[in-house]
Amino acid sequence: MIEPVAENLKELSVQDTSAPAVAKATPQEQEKKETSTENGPEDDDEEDLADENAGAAETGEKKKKKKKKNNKKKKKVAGISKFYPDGVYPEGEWMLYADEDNLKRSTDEEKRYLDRQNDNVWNEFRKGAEIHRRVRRHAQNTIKPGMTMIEVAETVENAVRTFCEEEKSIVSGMGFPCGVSLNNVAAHYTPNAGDKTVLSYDDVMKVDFGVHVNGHIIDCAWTHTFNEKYDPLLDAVRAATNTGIKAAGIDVRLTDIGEQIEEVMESHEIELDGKLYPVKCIRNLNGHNIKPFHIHGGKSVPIVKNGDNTKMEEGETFAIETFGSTGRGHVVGQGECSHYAKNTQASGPVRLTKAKQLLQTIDEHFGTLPFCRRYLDRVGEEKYLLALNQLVKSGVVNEYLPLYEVKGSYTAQYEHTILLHPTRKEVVSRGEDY
Ligand SMILES: [Co+2]
Repeated sequence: MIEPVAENLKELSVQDTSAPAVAKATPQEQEKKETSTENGPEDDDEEDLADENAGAAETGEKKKKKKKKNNKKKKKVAGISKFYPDGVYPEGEWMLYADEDNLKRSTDEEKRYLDRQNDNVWNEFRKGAEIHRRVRRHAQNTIKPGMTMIEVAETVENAVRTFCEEEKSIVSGMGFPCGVSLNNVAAHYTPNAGDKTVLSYDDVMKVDFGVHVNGHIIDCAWTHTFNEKYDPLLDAVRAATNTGIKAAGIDVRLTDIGEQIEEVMESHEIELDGKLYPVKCIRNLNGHNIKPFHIHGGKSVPIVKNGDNTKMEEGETFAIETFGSTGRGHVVGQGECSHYAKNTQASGPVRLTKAKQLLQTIDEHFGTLPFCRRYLDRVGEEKYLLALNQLVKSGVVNEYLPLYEVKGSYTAQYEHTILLHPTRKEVVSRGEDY
């Protein structure tokens, strides 16, 4: 998810940082949830356990069944804990802080001690990041032109849920809806039920999805294309995001990060069908800090120099994301809405019974995490649009419209989540792909 700069776009509420209390799944609960799905992620490391258990005493009928299953080449899919039985998840990419003062931090014993106090939190971020990496590898191998956008989004979502091994989405699962915004739509598009849009070879798709573990959200995105002609645009945005990651650090001013991002992004250009376009930063989109169960924690990381002297602080978590465009460098919210989240600041009167009941469902399944209409469908809500609009009207729920650049333009995005440890920074969502 991204942080649109307020204009006529509503911003996520951020004052209430109290995380809803959630029950942790016991290891036994997690273990038993190993599932086999057709849409889930395939992993070559994973053996079909049924084969190993094959014994001589089996009946002929059982064997026949097994053979049939094997012929379908359906692989057993496991949750992430199966790959990390000790519960310790891999660290991300470590980077030293840039300036000299910060360099000293890496050897400071007190800072190291301080950092260890948060080991459980860091481990939950790392678990989410490992799930993100595996899901996106699966998605990158699976997504093809001709799929419907619903199939594309579900490829990601089903894989996240399988890896998370958790039935209660509030405990662990999607951190926010899987965005699959196309071409001049920069963000906040995911299909609603009945959407017939089909992915095509010439599309530029931003795949932006979150994984959360006990409210610790990994926010990470890439741009998916099939036609290589867009590579210069993707290269520009990838470089800009990496510049932002390098620049980030304790006591660093947000405007300075934006300035460095802007300089790198706008040094690029792209030729498309015989016409040359400068790559522009989408000025009214920002990175942001992340708090437990709150995707937007109140600070915005600009992608242009904007004069905001607010500093990053020790222990904070940030989503560093940048958007490049062949258009005007500006987006507006419009069209049919799919993304929503509870507004934790306002709680207007909710009169309709149906709206009250819908709010209960939202509290139970998402809390303050963003959700989309399809997620309401899958937990059994029906004919809720009037009630949902009522909640939006009364200010209890915010809607996040798709963010459009000008018609005919192309937009790209790359995003990582970084942890500002007292000692060093960790690009926790870094993978071999980006
Ligand atoms: Co984000």
